[in-house]
Amino acid sequence: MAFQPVKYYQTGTFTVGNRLLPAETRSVQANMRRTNSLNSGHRACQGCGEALGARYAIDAAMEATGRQLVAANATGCLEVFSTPYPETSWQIPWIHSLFGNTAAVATGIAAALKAKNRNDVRVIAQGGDGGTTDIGFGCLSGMFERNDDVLYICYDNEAYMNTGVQRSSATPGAARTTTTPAVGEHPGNPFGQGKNLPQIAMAHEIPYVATATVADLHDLEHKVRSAMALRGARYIHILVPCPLGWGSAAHDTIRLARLAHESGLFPVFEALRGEVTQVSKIRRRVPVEDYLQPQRRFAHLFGNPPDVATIARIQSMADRNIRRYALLDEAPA
Ligand SMILES: Cc1ncc(C[n+]2csc(CCOP(=O)(O)OP(=O)(O)O)c2C)c(N)n1
Ligand code: SF4
Repeated sequence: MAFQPVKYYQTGTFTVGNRLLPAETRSVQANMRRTNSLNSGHRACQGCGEALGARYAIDAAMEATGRQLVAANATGCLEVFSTPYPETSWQIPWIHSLFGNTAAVATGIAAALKAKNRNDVRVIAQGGDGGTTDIGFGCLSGMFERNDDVLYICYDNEAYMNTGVQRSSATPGAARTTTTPAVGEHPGNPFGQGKNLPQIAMAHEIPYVATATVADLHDLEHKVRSAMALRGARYIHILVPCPLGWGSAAHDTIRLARLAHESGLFPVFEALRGEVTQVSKIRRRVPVEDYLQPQRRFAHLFGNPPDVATIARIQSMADRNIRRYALLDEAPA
């Protein structure tokens, strides 16, 4: 009988995957002594990808820095649901900046620490896609250009969720938001260039840029650890599905993050000084419909008849990503 090696992929989960791994390679979340940096009691919606992503990322950063970490947080869901004054769910020194200046605030903290010779304390800035790609973009580009010693994490839920699901420059084409309603000849968000922040960060040739999703916990933790092992400006862009804004089921958050990667719509990679050094290959390629259909923000594409032209346009964007990042094994590098 032919021998067929068994591939075991599910090493990111809390349960069986972690137990099959040697103790030193288990996830930070599997460790009972993890910091729980974003503690229970916050007010995120059920199934919020942003809450999940932030806890994974900051717990991993806490472990990597021996718990010597300060975070600056832009206005947005993550700040609002975690810190309704005078309460907070954060278990780390944490400061709420303005909506648009969190990169500048983090830069100031890093400069103050440097002046005090506190090389042991590390700094993170974090915010949503609106705070990052739109209003905070100038401060962030300056932080990159000066190579300030800060890790910036963008939790990308593809719209301004905190204020009621308005479009951002990270909202995908055709998505329905409150400012891009599903009416007219071309319903939903118009197709344009948008802003590809990971690529823009890479153009600054900063030491480290990576993308990740909440579907692959080990990968996300590895990227935070890699970023904290370096100095200078670093950027991680995490796709975090939002059940409220995307019109998806709370229990589909992880599945949608995985489908975003497996369809090619959200390439997962790592780049050092502007060069892509690693990509997460697609294991089981899926058509974009598998990703779009469970989300009510794309429901107008699946009427009777379905909007095949727009779906084909989205598929061609996924195909382009697959070619561009060589996401399939057989694709040319
Ligand atoms: C200068 C300024 N303009 C507008 C606002 C209102 N505001 C607060 S949070 C927010 C949207 C946040 O969106 P995003 O950064 O994508 O984060 P999310 O809530 O989606 O996580 C807006 C418009 C503000 N606080 N300050
Ligand atoms: S609106 Fe979206 S991002 Fe905000 S708390 Fe709810 S699920 Fe999370």
